[in-house]
Amino acid sequence: MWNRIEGASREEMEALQLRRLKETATRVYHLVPFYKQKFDEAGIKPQDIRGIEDLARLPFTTKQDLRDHYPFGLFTTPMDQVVRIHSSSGTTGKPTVVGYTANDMEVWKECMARTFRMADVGPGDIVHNVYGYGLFTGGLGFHYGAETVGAAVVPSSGGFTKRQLLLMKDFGATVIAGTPSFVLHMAEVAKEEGYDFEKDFRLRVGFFGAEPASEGLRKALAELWGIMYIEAYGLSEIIGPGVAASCPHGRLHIMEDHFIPEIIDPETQEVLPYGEEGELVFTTVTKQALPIIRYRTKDITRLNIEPCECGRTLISMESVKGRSDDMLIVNGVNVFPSQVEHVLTKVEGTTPNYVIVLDKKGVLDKLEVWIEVDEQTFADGIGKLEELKTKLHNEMLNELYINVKVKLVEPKTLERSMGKAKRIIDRREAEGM
Ligand code: DLL
Repeated sequence: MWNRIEGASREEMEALQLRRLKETATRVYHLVPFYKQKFDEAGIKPQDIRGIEDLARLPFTTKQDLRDHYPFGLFTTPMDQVVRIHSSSGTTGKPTVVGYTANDMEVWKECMARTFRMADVGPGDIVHNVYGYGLFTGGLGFHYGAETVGAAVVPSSGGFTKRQLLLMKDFGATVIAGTPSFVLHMAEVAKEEGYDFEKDFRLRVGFFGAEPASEGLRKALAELWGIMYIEAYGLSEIIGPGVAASCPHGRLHIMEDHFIPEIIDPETQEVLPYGEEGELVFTTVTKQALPIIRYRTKDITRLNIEPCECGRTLISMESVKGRSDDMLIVNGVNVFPSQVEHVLTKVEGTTPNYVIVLDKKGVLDKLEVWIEVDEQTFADGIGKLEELKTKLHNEMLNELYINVKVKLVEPKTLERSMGKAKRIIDRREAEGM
């Protein structure tokens, strides 16, 4: 553990959260007209917050609210106190802009230090960081965290896969940090280039996040590289990576002394009890430049408050299957891309490289999955490929309850992403117009 608070009693944690929540609510109410108006509309004042349960009475904040106040309209500090600005591009509309004071940077570093300590990363470790450096929070978030725990960080950023492998070997990297899809791609290239995973690399642990990864993909990454898989979860609006990290027992602990989580029903907006699935909502209680009240993440998960064998009492969340806006509705059935991936990783002969293509045929949706087969299966020829296609079709029907058209493609033909993978091509709306 990095901080004693990670193992605090529930009473101590809630008392701390309540004190910090009151401070944050007071801060935003007096400094940001948007929040004053929202609080007034909800009929609540900061001084009405008496217990942690009063959080549920506060108004929500959405990505749209951040966009409407682009770029710095929700900041509560003058710009001369802001020392860092990040931004996430998104596919539509204006980017979302986030800012940090010097103190916010300390909070971020602390959360990232806790993340690295999940696998005892410290002095002597060499962290090869392939998260993108730049406006994306992944690169610099992991960078500062690695320095905080005293490890040596290689700020490699994404791309240039062959050079990455060379540096990882020559520098003796013990830790890798990156998106699951890019680190999988690195393994493919390493195989192609004839590296011997055992002799050439010293990696012992990987920190993976920024996108969902199925159980099968996690196992594949852990086995290919011979590493322990640690999950990192976070979002720029809250701080970046460092919102939650998984412990050696596989529980994804939330840094709830800084970010209070809730689960709501996305339709009714009611708070749901622990254990129930719904949309994750966060309230930051220590951030200064951009505190945020009840931010709707769109991530679907559930919370678990049971004590953990690792000694942390921090509440944990289940790995996110996907975002509610990534969820596909195919002829009325809900499908997450990660469920498709889960099937792929169970069936031998395929790779976790896939794209989901949606089309409309008359009134019906048609879902096609393009899947790369592995070299061996490809070499085995047409009979084997037909057999594999039928098997995949049946497995998908079993697990997802929908008829999926399977298209097998040659190894290494689908586009690789340097950061977050693009898994969906939805052509339904375009055709309907
Ligand atoms: O992805 C921050 C990050 C960087 C997290 C590096 C972990 C590692 P954004 O670009 O703002 O921030 O995207 C946030 O990514 O709402 C989730 O939908 C998704 N996401 C992040 N971590 C995970 C994860 C960074 N472990 C959005 N599993 C979030 C599934 C994740 N989805």
